[in-house]
Amino acid sequence: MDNLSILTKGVDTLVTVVGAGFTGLYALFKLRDQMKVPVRVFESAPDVGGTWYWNNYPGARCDIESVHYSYSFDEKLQQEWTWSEKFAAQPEILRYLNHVADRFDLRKDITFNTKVTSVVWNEQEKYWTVTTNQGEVIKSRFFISGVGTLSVPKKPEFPGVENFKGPTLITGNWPKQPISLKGKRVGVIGTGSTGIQLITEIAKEVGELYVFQRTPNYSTPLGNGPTQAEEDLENKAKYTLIRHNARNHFLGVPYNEVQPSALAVSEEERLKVYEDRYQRGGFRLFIDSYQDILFDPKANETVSEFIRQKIHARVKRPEVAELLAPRDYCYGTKRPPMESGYYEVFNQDNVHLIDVKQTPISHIDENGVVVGDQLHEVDVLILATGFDAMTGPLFALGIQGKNHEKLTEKWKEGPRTYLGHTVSGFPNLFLVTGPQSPSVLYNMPLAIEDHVELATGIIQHMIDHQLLEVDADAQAEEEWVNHANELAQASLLPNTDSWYMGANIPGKPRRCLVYLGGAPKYRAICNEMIAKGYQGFHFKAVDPNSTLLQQVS
Ligand code: NA7
Repeated sequence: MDNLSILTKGVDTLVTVVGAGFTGLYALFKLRDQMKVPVRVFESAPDVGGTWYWNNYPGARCDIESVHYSYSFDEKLQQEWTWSEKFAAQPEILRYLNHVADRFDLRKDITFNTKVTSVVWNEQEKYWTVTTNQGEVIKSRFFISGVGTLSVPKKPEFPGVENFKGPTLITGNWPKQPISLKGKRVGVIGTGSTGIQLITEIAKEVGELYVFQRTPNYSTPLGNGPTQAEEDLENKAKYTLIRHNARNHFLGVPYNEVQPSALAVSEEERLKVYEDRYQRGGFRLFIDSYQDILFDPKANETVSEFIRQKIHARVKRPEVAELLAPRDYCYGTKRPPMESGYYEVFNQDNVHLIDVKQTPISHIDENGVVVGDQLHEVDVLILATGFDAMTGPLFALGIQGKNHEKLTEKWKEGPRTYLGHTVSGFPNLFLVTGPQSPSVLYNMPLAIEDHVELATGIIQHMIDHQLLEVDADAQAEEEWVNHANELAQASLLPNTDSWYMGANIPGKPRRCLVYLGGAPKYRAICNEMIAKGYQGFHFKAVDPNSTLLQQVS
């Protein structure tokens, strides 16, 4: 009997993957077509796309250049696909993912409209029992989570929201049927990346727009535009180099102009750099200006003030500009949103900015949003209030590891992982872009490719060596948690309430959810771990006396 048959003996499939977004599609291709192993993929939506399926609100768009925010695993794929804009909008990204699904004939092996409801480890037989809401129960040797990081919308926390008589729309679960906002009175709660994109788009057609802002954001220009044919050809000619440079950059983009310290140069020089990055757009100001802006409050203040002044220059009414300009936290400690004309929206007479920090939203009634004792009447209410990031989607899977320990229980004080990819006591389980990995601070498709390859590399190693179980060492996990937390503590992130810190969800432990060492350092650590024979992992071989081996020998 061959090695694969040993690992698949007594189970329905070797690997179960949940999600058919960037992760699920690549994992399926890798496992089915390259490794030739049995795999099942479950997806709750009726089609592929994951995050890009659900977030089809007006204005949804990627804010990393699409030439970078795309798969790199297949040279032909990256050569044949041409993005129409520098930063693709959601419909085009969804078309791209559909193209990938068709091109590699992936759809036929994905079970759609099916939610995984529990994932329970069988210690005796060393497999996961995966149960779905369609009543399917399968035994799977391995489980790969591709549920995404921002896929469980935050629950509405406004009393009376159910009494509102008009439609209440949630950006992270936007209706699939077209919905017209033309001429209507629309209320938007939330001014993060999503709210900023949405507000800018719908301000073009709504009658009156009421923006309920709790915390202003440091939003800077996206710098979008149509793809230039010449640049596209140039990029495609050197795609290998572009990917190499992207992989060796903290954020996964091939920028290379970052300088060490904002405080080591004259004000004139600093402002020149900020202006240049601001005009060129995207994440350049954040990640390609000065290295110390995320670590040194004084350095950070120079860029924070630069952005505040930009806001004041663009918004005509000074009191509105002042409300839109953040003062009480550092730039970059909340995820910096990108904008394309957001601030100018507030120069429109039909757009009203309502500060709900001083006076919070007290409740929602059938006619609209009540702030203090003032009712703002609206026809449509839009909640752009964010996500239960990173841990929320994993908790929704109902994962139980060794000794029936629930993941929710193990992580009740915050996530504990080894490399942001595995969890001690939860064998044969791989979290793609899990908490304490670079994930959302890295270019997602590349982060996903790295993690799928890490997981499938371990699985291949186990097939080759007839190993049935892999579990992260508790001490290795402890060290990783400490390392990730130390890096976070050395940054300015912990001082700000953000979803990076879990601070956007009432009651969620305040822990940094991302690895702040950067993708290159992270990859070097993973490579060293592999070179040292999967250091930090315990493997269990097939027991020579087990019935399993007797059955297969
Ligand atoms: P975010 O960035 O978490 O933004 C959510 C927004 O909703 C933010 O402005 C919040 O204000 C606001 N919010 C949330 N709850 C409330 C209540 N109760 N009252 C008033 N305002 C509230 O989510 P996004 O969807 O915009 O972006 C998530 C990520 O998706 C983004 O970072 C990109 O990576 C893609 P707060 O700041 O908490 O005061």
